[in-house]
Amino acid sequence: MSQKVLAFDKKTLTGNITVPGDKSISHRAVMFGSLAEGKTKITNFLAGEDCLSTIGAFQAMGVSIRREENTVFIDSDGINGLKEPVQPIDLGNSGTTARLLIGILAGLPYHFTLYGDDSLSKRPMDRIANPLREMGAKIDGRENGRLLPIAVRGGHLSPIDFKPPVKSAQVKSGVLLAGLLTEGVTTVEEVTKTRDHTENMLKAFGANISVEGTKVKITGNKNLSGCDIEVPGDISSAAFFLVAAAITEGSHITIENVGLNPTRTGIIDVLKMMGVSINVIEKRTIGGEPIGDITVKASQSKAAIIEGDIIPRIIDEIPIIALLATQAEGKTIIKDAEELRFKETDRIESVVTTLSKLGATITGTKDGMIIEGNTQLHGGVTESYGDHRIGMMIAIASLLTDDKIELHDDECIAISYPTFFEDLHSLISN
Ligand code: SPQ
Repeated sequence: MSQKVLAFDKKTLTGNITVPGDKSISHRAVMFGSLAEGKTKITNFLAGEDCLSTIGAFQAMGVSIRREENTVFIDSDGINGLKEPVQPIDLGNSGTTARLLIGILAGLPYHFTLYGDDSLSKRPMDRIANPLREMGAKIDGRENGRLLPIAVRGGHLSPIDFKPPVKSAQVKSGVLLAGLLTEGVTTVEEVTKTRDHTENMLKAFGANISVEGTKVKITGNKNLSGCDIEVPGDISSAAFFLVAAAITEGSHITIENVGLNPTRTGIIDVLKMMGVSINVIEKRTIGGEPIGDITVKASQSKAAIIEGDIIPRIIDEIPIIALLATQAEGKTIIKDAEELRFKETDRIESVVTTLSKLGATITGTKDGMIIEGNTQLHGGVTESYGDHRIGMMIAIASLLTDDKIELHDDECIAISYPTFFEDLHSLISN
């Protein structure tokens, strides 16, 4: 396990950067390109470990996928060309690969075994397995079919009308993908809209899918056709530098070509709500996804109550928002975020433990946290617990401390942001 000593002489961020491609969109582009007949070219693909797990899964099913740095070329015979893999498929750390893939495999007439690393092996799969079982899929795994390793015997499915009990884009997407391989109309109706990249991109690949408010309808057994996908910059990666610039004196940065899908821009709303000086210029739409440039200046932020429908729009940004809250004026309360307990770590526990170690006054609640502001953080020994977003939060926290922070297990940052430290260094060296 590697470790890093975080001690920066200069702590002001200036200049312009782009961040790597969006993780959610990169996964989906590989999956749908593999299901589609013909050629698909993906540019600005995120070559992070999670998305490489998705490539590996489809290569194991015989799809021709070639990567040249951040461009991926797929040449597929479509759904009927997929083959039964000889070996179990390794999903690494990736929850998105697991939940979406199980949905696809449920509709294929083969047997599959899926496994992942220690973190993924603890994350619940019943949330996707249960609706698929209702459609007729045979899925079994550890703890009564709830945990990886999981075996799927796919085949003929029947459509369902599904109302997910959890707010999860992965569950919605997994059921829609099973619906794509099922004759008839499958619907998924959410209480609160979660990220909709599956709906947008399936449309681009030619699926028969329609969206009305929070209800999505897919008519199955329609062949997909390969297409070109340009992946926007990942707003969840950008979020670390948006907060870094907001909390460090004299900073002023612009992050270019960031995805601005409204189901993902909650971080911009939260920064505005907390009084951060932020400006967004929307530039163009690529593959049904808006992108633009975001400028942030160092600001004295103020506390907020963050709850309700915004939570799915900031779910992956809550660790870095918690760090911002330690610097805001007043007490920030985050509620309705119990889903944090089912991520790469229990992110309520890992955020509270880590920020407490660094001197924050923060308390975990059953569905969120309460954070006192205006706190001087100090150095110490920390660990990511194998969670990339906790690792990056710690690296940004070190911009606020006079003494060094030791970060153990920093390599997991490559799961979603392999060039994180290069980009951080480029912003502080200007
Ligand atoms: O893929 P994974 O490991 O689940 O990744 C995370 C992350 O922090 O990168 C969550 F841990 O993002 C999820 C996100 O939280 C990616 C995702 C997607 O691409 O559909 C949806 C969200 O998860 P969920 O459970 O709300 O569907």
